[in-house]
Amino acid sequence: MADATPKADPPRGRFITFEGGEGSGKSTQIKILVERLQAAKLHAIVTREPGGSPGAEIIRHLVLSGVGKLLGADAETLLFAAARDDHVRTVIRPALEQGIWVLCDRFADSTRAYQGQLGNVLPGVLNAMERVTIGDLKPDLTVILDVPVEVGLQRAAARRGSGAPDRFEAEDLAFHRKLRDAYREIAASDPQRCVVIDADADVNTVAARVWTALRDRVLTADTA
Ligand code: Z5A
Repeated sequence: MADATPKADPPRGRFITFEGGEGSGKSTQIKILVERLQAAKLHAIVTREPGGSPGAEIIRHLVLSGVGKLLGADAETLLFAAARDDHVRTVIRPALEQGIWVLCDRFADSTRAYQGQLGNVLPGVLNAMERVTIGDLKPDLTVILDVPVEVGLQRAAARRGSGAPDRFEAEDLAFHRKLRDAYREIAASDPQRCVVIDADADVNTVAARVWTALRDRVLTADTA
């Protein structure tokens, strides 16, 4: 006889976001972390912003080409918001609902830092955009990779080789210093969610620091 007991929904997946300035090592660390989670038999995916869904990747192309800058900070914020709306609706929420862990390279804190602190877009505008695009979706953990600006820019330049810097890489040192401060402020304003990791160390040392933060703040809570 068929079992008529209703199936329980799978536990919601965990949502982990990575933030930081240029060359802070987000992509490198996400790759290491997803492999570690998969080795622990957890279903985890990697995604990124801007982008992460077909519609949002089109907007990514526009924004990084510098078109957004020409339109002004408010309009550029709307482009990031449109990309996030598609990404959250079509990729992030469905994955979390199926119990899949989502590791996301940049999320709403990037808008707070780049468009808010550096672009002077008003908090009321950012709040309204967040209500529409992310609603009650909050990362379980936000890892902020912190490196001296010169180190991050050197890493980004070495990786780029002779290619041209994108719209944000092309900003001056003062911009990148303000960005680092903006992330520290975000972390201080939400210490429950955010952890700042000293990322001025070799890749494996940083990966160990990220793992410790995840273990202490997310995995321990899951098994408590
Ligand atoms: N943006 C925004 O303004 N508003 C928003 O709402 C959102 C984004 C969502 C997206 O750029 C841009 O959009 C971003 C903010 C803005 N600004 N910029 N530029 P992106 O996605 O093209 O790039 P990114 O997010 O800034 O990441 P990145 O600069 O490519 O770097 P990363 O992912 O943090 O680093 P990585 O690729 O892992 O490492 C960089 C290089 O350093 C690479 O060669 C590594 O091998 C090396 N590396 C990494 N770790 C180490 C260590 N520990 N030691 C030595 N070398 C290392």
